[in-house]
Amino acid sequence: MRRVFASFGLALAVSASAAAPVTWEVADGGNGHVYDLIITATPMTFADARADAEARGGHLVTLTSAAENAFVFTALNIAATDAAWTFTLGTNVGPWIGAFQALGAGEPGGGWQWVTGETFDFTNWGPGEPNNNWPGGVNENALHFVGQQQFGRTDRWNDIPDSFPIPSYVIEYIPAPGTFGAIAAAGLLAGRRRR
Ligand SMILES: [Ca+2]
Ligand SMILES: [Ca+2]
Repeated sequence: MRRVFASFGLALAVSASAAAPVTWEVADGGNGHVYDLIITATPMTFADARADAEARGGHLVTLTSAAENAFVFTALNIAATDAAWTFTLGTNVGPWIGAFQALGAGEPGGGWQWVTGETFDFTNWGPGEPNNNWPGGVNENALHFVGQQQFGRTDRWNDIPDSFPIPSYVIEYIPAPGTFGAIAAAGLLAGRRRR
């Protein structure tokens, strides 16, 4: 347990929760997992965000159903959280999501996979995405929430280069029996410590 909290503290040096973590309650048709929107002091690549989430004891969020996608986007108030978004090439670029495309997979839709190895069957691509269409032929191989300028900030997905710096990501914790209280307490404590 000590190691968990030590790495949690380390992660906090570069990233912070935007608000309180939320639980997708089983009683509400959810999976009992805990989600949080993490704002990073310095925008992170996909690999850095993935490592930061793991250092916190979770993983980059995996959105394997329309219900989970909608719950996470709404409950974490992602659209209204200005610090979670950046803007480039006429596009609102929102938090990292935990999926990537295997090197050499067929473009633009082939080889997408969740960081957890869960089946990648539900998708929520934005209009015309995925398109692997970054200027200069740079490969778009990682997933994030997106909104074209005319659509605002949406819960749709886009493929973007994994090296693109994004100032936020969504983390998902799977509470082991008996540990939920510890995770929630750590999250609350971290939130207080920031203020
Ligand atoms: Ca999930
Ligand atoms: Ca794209």
